[in-house]
Amino acid sequence: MDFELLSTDAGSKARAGKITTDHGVIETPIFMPVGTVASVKGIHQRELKEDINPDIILGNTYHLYLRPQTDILRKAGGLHKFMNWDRNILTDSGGYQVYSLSARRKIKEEGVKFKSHIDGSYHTFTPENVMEIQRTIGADIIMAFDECTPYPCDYNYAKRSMHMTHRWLDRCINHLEKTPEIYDYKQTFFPIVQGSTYKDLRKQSAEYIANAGAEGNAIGGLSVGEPAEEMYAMTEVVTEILPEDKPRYLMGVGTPINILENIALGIDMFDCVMPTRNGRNGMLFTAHGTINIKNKKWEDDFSPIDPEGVSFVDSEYSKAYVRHLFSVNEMLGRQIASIHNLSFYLWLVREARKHILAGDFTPWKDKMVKQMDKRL
Ligand code: PRF
Repeated sequence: MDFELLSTDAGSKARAGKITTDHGVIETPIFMPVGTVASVKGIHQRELKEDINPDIILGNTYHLYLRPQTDILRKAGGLHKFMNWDRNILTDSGGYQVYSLSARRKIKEEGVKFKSHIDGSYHTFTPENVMEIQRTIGADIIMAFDECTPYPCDYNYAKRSMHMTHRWLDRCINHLEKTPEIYDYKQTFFPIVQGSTYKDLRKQSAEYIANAGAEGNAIGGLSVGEPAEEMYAMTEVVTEILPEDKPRYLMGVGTPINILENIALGIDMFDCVMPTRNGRNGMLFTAHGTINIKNKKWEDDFSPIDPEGVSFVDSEYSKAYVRHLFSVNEMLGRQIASIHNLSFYLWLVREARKHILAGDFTPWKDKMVKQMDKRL
């Protein structure tokens, strides 16, 4: 993998860059649509490739390991071939999904024993087998196995957990050194900073992760319920330490405002289920605030869903029509909302990139944050 830093904003730490892998170029900052179970929910490949057009999407080790399972992915020749996606893929390690299971898992030094949300069967993830599984899935960027601590988290727990995540990182790296790629392209490994909401722990973790010398680095354990200001404070501590010449990925973030604020703090990559999940619930993100399309006030509003939107759905369908689709529970409504939201998120990070390159990111960001902080 190659990362080229093209420009750094004058008034903030925002950066524009270019990642190149064997599956092509990723222009940063980037938002990665989430395709948990080998599908970006409800979106056809043609809409994804031609309309939303992301350079990279995300898959989840936990879900793909349970279904369709690794032997099927191996037989398919990897996830790219299985889902017919020839651009970049990143897989998350399962550290977060296992954490979300809360009552159904047991964390130990060796790894995490968990109960499948599908059939209740028991499984164990260790740093070693998670690397093995990610080799078989075959994403271009694969993630370390970590523990994502909850919020709030007591200091001693956060500290012990962070050290365990660091020991797991060493085990991931050891294992990867012994097991080469199984397909004919390279995979890149990203370690993950933890440390909850404690500045000293975040600093220590960022130093440990930077020392691992990986080609890119990630920040986990944020956007788990803490106030946005605390998230930004942690991002700031960590981006001060992570190397400038490598991409930085903030995992599971977030709202359009969170994304712009974290770009300003030096983050290059984001993913979040919000555009698709909230879209399926009728929430539409726009440059002028969020719309709850199920609201009665749209009942006879025949204007386009987003007159400034860049996606074909924005001018093709009216608010009243999409509201109707939601009220009769038509899947088309959820699809339209998902396409709109993903197109909006991708538009937002592309605009951010343009403004970083043009040198006026900060005033643009401040204006957008104010504008988007509204319920329409
Ligand atoms: N770890 C991993 N994946 C994640 C997170 C994490 O901490 C988060 C936290 N917001 C999202 N996805 N492995």
